[in-house]
Amino acid sequence: MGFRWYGEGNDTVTLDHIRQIPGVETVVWSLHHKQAGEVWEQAEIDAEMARITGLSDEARARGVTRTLDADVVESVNVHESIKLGRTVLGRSRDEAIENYVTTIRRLGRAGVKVVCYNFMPVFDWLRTDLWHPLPDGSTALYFERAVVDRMTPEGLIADMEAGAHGLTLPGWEPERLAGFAELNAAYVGVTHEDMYANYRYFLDVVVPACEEAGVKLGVHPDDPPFDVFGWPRVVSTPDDLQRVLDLHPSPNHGLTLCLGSFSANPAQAPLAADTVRRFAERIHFTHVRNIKHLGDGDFTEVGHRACEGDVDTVGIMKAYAEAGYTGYVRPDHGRHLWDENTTNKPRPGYGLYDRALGVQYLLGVWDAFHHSPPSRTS
Ligand code: DNO
Ligand code: MN
Repeated sequence: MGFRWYGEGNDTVTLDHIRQIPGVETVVWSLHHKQAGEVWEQAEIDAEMARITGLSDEARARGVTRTLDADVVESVNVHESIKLGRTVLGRSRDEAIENYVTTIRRLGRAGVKVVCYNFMPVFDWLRTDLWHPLPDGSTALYFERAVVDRMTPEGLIADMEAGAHGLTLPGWEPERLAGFAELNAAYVGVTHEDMYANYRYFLDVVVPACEEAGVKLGVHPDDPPFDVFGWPRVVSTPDDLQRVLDLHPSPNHGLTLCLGSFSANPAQAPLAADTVRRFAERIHFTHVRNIKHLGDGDFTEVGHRACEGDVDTVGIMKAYAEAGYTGYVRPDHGRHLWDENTTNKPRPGYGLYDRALGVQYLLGVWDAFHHSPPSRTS
């Protein structure tokens, strides 16, 4: 069981908080100051992993013995030149791929087991409201399809610059907005087929390096799982997942199956548990969370319990238990609860409380299906 952490001074959650959540063993981390395409330095990797896995003298003095591992990195982001198959933002794809390989080798040397990434054009996950009020006084990430459909990429950026809706996109800090016009132009005419060809080119170099380094790659599905702004998304449907896996068959090339993202298409939500069963052997890491569809393509994120929304989180955990799943799991986004918004405002979706509740729910379901009673001898 893992818990995502954005690093010291970059997250309202601390490693102590994480150690207080029963059942969490793995910190899911990244070097968040690194831009896509940049090499990660070995010393920075080692220092961050030491911080996560070590115990401070102060914690030791308090008698803390429980340690966390740093087995999973989310994410090492893929530079746009790789997705586009051409030089963009001043970097060639071959240089970006070479840097990716160097980073993977260094992570492997440091003991990292799984690297999560995504292959979405330009943006990572997309929501139209990051602090949507729910009737109980909590807030949650929210998606209104019509807002996205009528919004142009340029309009979106203008809104962000103006600070409208408090809308910020993950991975789109103000300094990166400058490159947006170039990217938007570069995607004109790029087809899904082009993206698959570029994806294969990337995997053909990176997967053999992962095999050597002992690192498993897990692609995170598109969130939401359909094209936005006319840019081609290629990791959306079950058939897409199959096609992506078939681009370069290897046990080191698999999925970070995010069932919340996958289920953001209402037609796919009922397929979640079946999709776990179908791809179980190639799932190295999974995000399990719930969303509720509101009609017209709108959805809100909700608590992790199955009956709160449209994602069968129980069926999903049962499918993992029955498949003998040995990969990593984490709750994904959570709502913002118990005055988090006003006291210690977290990163959107990454507060402490609802994710900690999610951990307990997922482990509860897992234990119910996976538990083997002590054998009796009479
Ligand atoms: C959404 C999140 C994503 C994920 C990245 C992985 O469901 O889990 O932001 O971290 O797409 O690269
Ligand atoms: Mn996810």
